[in-house]
Amino acid sequence: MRMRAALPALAGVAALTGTALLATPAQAAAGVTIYYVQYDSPGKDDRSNKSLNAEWVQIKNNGSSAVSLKGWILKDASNHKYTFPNVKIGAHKTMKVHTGQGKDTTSDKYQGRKAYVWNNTSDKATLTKANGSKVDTCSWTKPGSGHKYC
Ligand SMILES: [Ca+2]
Repeated sequence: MRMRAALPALAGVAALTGTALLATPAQAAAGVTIYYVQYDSPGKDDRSNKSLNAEWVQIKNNGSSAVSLKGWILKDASNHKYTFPNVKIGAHKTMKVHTGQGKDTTSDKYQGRKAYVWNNTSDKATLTKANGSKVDTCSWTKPGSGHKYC
């Protein structure tokens, strides 16, 4: 008696494997976001450069690759703008934008202002790309602790 060839029953399995793709978690904020704002400089607002630089906005790149910030704009509710120079923010890195004057580094940028820009009482930080498309916003409505995780 002759053995039968193996049945071609497994052919149907291939059709099922395509459904196993994982969905991307909706809560994972992609790309660059406004991470933290120190809108009330600690201590007395004496307009010293040290005090001005203790007021800052921190952005974060949540992505797995560097992002060019060339021409991106960070602005307040009164449309005071800071334009990023030709720099990149590395993957999973943060960057602070200080209000006062200073020498830019990889992690710290300076708007070069001689006055505070982020209102202690209420304000809104908006980050846009060079073409004006909105990247993220962060707003606050009372002095509170003087800072906010966005
Ligand atoms: Ca302030």
